Amino acid sequence: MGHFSHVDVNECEESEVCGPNSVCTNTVGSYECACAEGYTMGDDGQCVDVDECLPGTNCDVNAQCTNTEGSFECACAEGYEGDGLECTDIDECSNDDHDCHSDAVCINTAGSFECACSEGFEGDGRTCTAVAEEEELPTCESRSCKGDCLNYTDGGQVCRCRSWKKYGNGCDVLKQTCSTNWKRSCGKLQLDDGVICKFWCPPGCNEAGKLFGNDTYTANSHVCRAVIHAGLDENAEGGFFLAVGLTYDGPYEGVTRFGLTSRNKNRYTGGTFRIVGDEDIIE
Ligand SMILES: [Ca+2]
Ligand SMILES: [Ca+2]
Repeated sequence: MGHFSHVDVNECEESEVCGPNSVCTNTVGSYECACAEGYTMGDDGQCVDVDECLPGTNCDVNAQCTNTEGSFECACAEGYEGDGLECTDIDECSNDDHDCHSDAVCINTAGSFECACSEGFEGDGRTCTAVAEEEELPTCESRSCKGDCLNYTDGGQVCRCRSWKKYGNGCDVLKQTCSTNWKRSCGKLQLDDGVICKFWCPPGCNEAGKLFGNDTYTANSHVCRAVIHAGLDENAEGGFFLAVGLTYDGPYEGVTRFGLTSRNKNRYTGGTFRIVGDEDIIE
């Protein structure tokens, strides 16, 4: 006869009694198997990894979830801070952690921020430049035109004096004496303010030369080209013409007329002139 002592056997001490990824619990006369944390019982009775990254579980909606064997990892998305289980928006604007321009306002948004140029500035918010003030072309009104106001198709306006003895940008000044002698080239004609002069142009002055403005031309323009551009010598045949010296009241917008293109003149410190109709030369 043998002597049997009733001794429980700890089955859990035997290796792999429950299979991988499980926890073995010894009981009196038996044992129990349960899946380890992070594992669940699969259809085949084996413990398989739980995918904690299924939507709406574990990680914050603003976090990146990475499933791992037996566990998972959460990392807050860019623009958010926290442990991944809970993520809150970073306020880049109050943290001063933004690259908005000094002339821009920072607007915090969920996960990011926006930059908007302040009033009076334009750009993408990262770069803002002052809005250039519109320089308006002079109008008959701004020139206080005392003559006939003509509208050009390009939008310009000119004050055309009714008599060549009247001049000035608004036709409000009477003629003074001419101090300039005949001119016999296509070049420039420097006239003092208020001086009206007769000059001569050779044929073919449409070929080359500088030209700034329209109707009123800056003194660095070639006067005979201005004659053509102003419509008084359409075929560049040359002849005698009149011009009056004026003060700059620009900006002047360059336009193309009679085959000649004049250029803009936004700033000019010298004088200007206008061509007077040649029909007025005969006294
Ligand atoms: Ca897992
Ligand atoms: Ca933010």
